[in-house]
Amino acid sequence: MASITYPQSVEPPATPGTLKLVKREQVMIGAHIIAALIALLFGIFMGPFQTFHRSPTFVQYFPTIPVFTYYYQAVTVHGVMNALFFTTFFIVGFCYFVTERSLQRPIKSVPMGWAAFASMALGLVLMLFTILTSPQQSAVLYTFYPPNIAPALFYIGLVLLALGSWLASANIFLTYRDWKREHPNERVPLAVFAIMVNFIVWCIATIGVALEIVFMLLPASLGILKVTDPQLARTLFWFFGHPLVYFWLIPAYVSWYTMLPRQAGGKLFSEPLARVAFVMFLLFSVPVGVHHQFSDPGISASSKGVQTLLTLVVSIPSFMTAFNVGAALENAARNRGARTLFDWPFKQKWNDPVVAAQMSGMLLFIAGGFSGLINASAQLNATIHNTSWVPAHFHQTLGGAVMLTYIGILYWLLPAIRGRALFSKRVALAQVFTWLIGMTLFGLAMGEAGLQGVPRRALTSQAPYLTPAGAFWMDVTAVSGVILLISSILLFVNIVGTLFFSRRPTPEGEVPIETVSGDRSSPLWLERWGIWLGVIGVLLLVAYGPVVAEVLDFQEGWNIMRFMPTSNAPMP
Ligand code: HAS
Ligand code: CU
Repeated sequence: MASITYPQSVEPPATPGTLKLVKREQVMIGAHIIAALIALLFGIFMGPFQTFHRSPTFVQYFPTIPVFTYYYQAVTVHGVMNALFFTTFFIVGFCYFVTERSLQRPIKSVPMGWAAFASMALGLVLMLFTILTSPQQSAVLYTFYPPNIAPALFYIGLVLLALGSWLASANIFLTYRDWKREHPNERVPLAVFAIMVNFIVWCIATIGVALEIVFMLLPASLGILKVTDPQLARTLFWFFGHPLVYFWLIPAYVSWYTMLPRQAGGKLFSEPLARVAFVMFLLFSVPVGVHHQFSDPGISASSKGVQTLLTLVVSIPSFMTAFNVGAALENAARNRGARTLFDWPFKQKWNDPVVAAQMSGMLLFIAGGFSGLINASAQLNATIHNTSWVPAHFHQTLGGAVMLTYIGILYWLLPAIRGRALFSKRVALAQVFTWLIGMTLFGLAMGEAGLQGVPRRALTSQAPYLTPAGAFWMDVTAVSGVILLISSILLFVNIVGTLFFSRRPTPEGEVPIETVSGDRSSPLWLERWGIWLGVIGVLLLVAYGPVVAEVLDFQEGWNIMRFMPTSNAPMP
């Protein structure tokens, strides 16, 4: 490997293989993880309170939270803090760390890294301030559909988050470019390959929501525009909203593919297969956002058909992952003495919170992934859209697979940042299993309720139209809420304990990050990103060309003209 000279001003990462972080890493990665945890603190505890408030029987037994009495305010805090801010801070911090350690060089520009952080942090502060101080107006949920319009600061908070994440993306791209110049004939380690995919997807996807915010929502909020176009806004939002879910998932896959096999005591089945899976995510994550709009009237059946097909294609890399990572886990179990066909799931390190968290996430993902396939069929979607089935789906994917994997990562990364051992392994294990049980029950109950027609995003405890079966399943979600509340408390006990009370030093372990690619067989042109951008362009034309043509009305004048005060689509 070529020797690397670090700029004088930047401390290089510590020797690969050790968990010790150099001061700069400790401060920078630490700042991102702490900011993520602050967002999570606000977001996570709103969840159980929503289950209590949606349950007809239990609502009377649970207190309202002093500041968060307005139901939609609590749902907004829950979605915005957990799904947008916690995830983005965590992903950026984690991906910086993996990129630095994997490529054995600091990120391209530390000042740019801090500028990105400052932008996102200011976004977080503005967002929290706005939601807390204007509960009614800012309760537009994490999808912020017009004609609901929030105070301008809400959108400015989002813009700052996006700006920061773009700077972070640029930093990662430039770090990769420098590495590639020094290693033109080498395959980049798999983790960084996946991280590149993730940030490319992110940069393309955020264009949609940026257009929506800058040209539609923010001007409407400032009173510059008097009317709006919900259909166009939804289309721009979901252009972003679907790839967003893979932006959350891919860092979890980085851990499953490149860290978990070693943590579990096995070996990945096939690295080339993993690279192909990530290329598929790159190509098919973006052109499928319309599967969130199967019930929207302004989009033709044929466009919906194309999007169903493409959505089914984007599930294939997850099936490939199940096979590849599943085989790695089987290999780990065989190394630990598993002999029969079905004993390998039991011969895993279920007593290691880092491993147990990720495997529990996988178990939830089996249910979450399959419910996604049901959503993806335009016909079946009609039975579940806007019912509680949808939150069931995304609490098993995002709240299950992704969240548990991030928690698994946190259980080694936080001690590494702090330089102290995890406060309590037993508390961590209890946390993981209560989360697994709680989310399984939540998914079951919300899913069943959805099939009974119980709506999502509604204060169902007050709804006279609830059927007895629907009411029963809403009560069951409150039970799952109690379990998840316990799990959330345990999580923060360990976080606070590790940060402030743990006295033992971080155990001398290895960082689970590979510094070279073990792959000699996948073609180098998989890293020719220009090719993939071209293919994405073509796919977007096929998938979104007709949709955009439909959304922009060429006969009556572009729908965008409805911004004019003469429009017949006024805002309330
Ligand atoms: Fe989704 C709605 C379709 C995956 C998140 N999704 C949502 C929303 C969110 C979300 C947040 O087509 C709601 C948005 C809103 O507020 O309105 N989704 C899919 C499909 C997939 C999928 C086809 N979703 C995800 C992931 C998410 C996520 C991942 C977050 C991280 N989703 C939809 C559709 C809608 C939707 C429609 C709109 C619904 C509507 O009407 O509003 C697929 O990518 C899923 C593929 C996954 C699999 C599972 C593979 C299993 C694995 C585990 C392996 C296990 C092993 C066992 C090896 C096929 C990899 C290990 C053994 C041990 C012993 C541990
Ligand atoms: Cu989607």
